Amino acid sequence: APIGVFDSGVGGLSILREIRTLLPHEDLIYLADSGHCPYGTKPPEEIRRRTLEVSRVLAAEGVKAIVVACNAACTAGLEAIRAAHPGLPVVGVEPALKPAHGRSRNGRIGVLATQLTLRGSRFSGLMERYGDGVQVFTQAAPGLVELVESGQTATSAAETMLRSYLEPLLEQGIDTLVLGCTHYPFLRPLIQKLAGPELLVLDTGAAVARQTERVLTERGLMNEDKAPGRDRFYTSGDLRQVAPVIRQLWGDPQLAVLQVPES
Ligand code: DGN
Repeated sequence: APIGVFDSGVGGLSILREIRTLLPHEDLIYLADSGHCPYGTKPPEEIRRRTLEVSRVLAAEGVKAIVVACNAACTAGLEAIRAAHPGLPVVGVEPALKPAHGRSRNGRIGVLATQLTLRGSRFSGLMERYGDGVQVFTQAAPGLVELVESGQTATSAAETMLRSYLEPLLEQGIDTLVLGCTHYPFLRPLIQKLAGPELLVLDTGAAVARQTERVLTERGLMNEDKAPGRDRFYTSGDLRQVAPVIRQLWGDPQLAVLQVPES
């Protein structure tokens, strides 16, 4: 059975990439809920409903685990998904505050995320655990998700917007930047160009892939077959708009992208 991975749109591909690398023999299904993107500016109740709906679609596809590759979705609905699928392991994501706490040299950490993630109790819980002895500067970044959704990871519009969000953080003297939204790793080259190579930029993709492996191993769900795993891509958005962006970010011009099945 495949592992199901979803996000409000294409951002979770940054997580999928790490899972594909770590677990080459697993079949993967990716669902980009682009028809309802962005999540980060919607009321939590609406996101919760949406994430339950998407999880139902993945469960109907017969997945053996669900990875919620979206910080906003985890903030709003991770527990609801777990409650709705008691037999299914559900792996979430969180901003990489823990590694940032361990790795920052000057104790000044910036966090870039969507409004919803920064306001949620998941993030305040992380701050309680890993905010001691460091200073954490948060910056909500509306608009960055839409840039990535439209494939703009290196345009001058992207550069201008990103600069406006990075400058206040850099002025605080941060040496570590946490990318608290799964869309942002696609902007990493631009971030390093604007901030310089010394800035330590952290995301959670690799940690989420390891957690997925751990959960599958514990439950005896790892695929024993050593054939290369297959990838399947769905979107709830307009195929003509979304498919080219998925192909661009995944780096495969031939990739097949399907409309999300009705549940
Ligand atoms: N990739 C989502 C996240 O990690 O929060 C983006 C949320 C959104 O859709 N704004």
